[in-house]
Amino acid sequence: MGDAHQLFIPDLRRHRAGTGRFRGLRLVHTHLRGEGLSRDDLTDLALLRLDAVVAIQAQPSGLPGWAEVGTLAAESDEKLSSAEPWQVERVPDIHRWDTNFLVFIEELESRFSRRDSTRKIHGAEGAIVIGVATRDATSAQASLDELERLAETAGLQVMDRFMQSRRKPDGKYIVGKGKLQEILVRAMQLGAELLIFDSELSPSQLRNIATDTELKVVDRTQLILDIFAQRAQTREGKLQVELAQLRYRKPRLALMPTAMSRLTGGIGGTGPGESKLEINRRRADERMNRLEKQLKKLGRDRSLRRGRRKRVGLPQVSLVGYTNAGKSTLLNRMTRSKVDAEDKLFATLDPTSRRMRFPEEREVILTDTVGFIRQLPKDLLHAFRSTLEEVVEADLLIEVVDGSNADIDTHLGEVEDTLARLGCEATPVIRVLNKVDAVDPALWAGLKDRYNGLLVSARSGDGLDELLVQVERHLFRERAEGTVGS
Ligand SMILES: Nc1nc2c(ncn2[C@@H]2O[C@H](COP(=O)(O)OP(=O)(O)OP(=O)(O)O)[C@@H](O)[C@H]2O)c(=O)[nH]1
Ligand SMILES: [Mg+2]
Repeated sequence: MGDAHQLFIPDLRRHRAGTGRFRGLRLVHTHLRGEGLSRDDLTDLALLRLDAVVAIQAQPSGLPGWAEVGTLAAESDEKLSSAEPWQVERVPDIHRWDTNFLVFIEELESRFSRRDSTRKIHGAEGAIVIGVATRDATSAQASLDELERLAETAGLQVMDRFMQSRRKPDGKYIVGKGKLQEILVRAMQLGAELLIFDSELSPSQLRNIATDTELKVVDRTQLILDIFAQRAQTREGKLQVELAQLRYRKPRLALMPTAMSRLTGGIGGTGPGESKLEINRRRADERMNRLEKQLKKLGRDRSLRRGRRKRVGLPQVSLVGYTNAGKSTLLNRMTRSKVDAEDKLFATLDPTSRRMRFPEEREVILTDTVGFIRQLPKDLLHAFRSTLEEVVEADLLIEVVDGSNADIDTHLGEVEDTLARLGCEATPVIRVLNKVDAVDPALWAGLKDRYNGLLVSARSGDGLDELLVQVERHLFRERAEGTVGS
């Protein structure tokens, strides 16, 4: 129902037309001032997934004149991102419009779904990644690259990416409304089911976007939490992830009456406690309490074990660094073991310790642990506190940096921040710049000077002898000096 100025469109969400991409509804209305389809009309077309939006001219006589018919455009391969995601046809006289609309719309729908089967890798959920650049466009792009890799790590297929520059994120949708609509049409064209945002969405932003697009919506934090859920191996790891997920989702549960199942479902694969996440807030509190208690107990066991190891007198060395820097590969090299090292983000979640032997019968315990990442969710850091205590209590840290990565400064900053948040600024650190085999030797000297670290390659073994010498010097010389006076 409407008047000359506006039109009220009721909630159409229940009006879902089967498996088709469109809703099975056409919006037909008159325009009284002789204007054609407006931007608002076309926005409704996209956001409401209408079959068509039609504006009919009302002639002064009261009789209908021309009509404009807007429908969504199935993209053609030649022009991948056409400027406008819709097409508008002007019909001079509505009475003489002879298109069979049913045939037309069925053909259009099948063109939309044909895209699906050719584009999508079977089984993988299709996703679009979205970033907002408020200041530094380069680092926003790097962060979005990383989000893409995270999505792939989670087993998703990234079908497109969008970056919007704006002074500050939109309060309602993070990106502007026009951009959101463009993204939605693209999602429909590609058959993507999931939108992944590179920043944390507030509970209300999450709700707004999910309600208006009717797509699954995930932000960086949830994506990381879901990856952790997929990869957690040990009981402690699983409990920690479940706790972090509950903490993150609790404020969002209240806002999700209808869209709940979609929003709490996570991304495809079920992680620990996935079914339990559907519970209500009160039960969430109870569950969180219980998890905290269990984790506390496991933490106590862990610290007992650590105490025992301490009494044995072996120095502890921890590998820390950004995810994918090569920590596990380095541990394998240095201790001749075979822990999982993969070209994936967050290949390692649970700490692994190995003995490392030096000449002269000296030994240390070397521990590999979870990697850091920009915007590491604070709930996750909190939940992983007890495993990260391994790091905090080490006698020496080896900070592993991927020397071949262009984004090295961000990585370093993030690692320093995280170490500070864990309260281990006082622990001595040896910095190694790893993967030098992948760096042009002409740049080695500059790299070394600029970042003040040891050049190594965990892959080829280059530089590791020097690293061992330094570790030994740090651990045993200090010890030797400490005993001089006693
Ligand atoms: N070229 C090159 N690649 C390396 C080197 N060290 C590790 N890599 C590769 O980098 C990728 C990540 O290595 P990992 O050892 O799993 O890295 P990580 O720091 O343990 O990563 P997470 O556990 O995911 O935080 C793997 O594909 C390794 O093969 C190196 O010295 N040179
Ligand atoms: Mg690892």
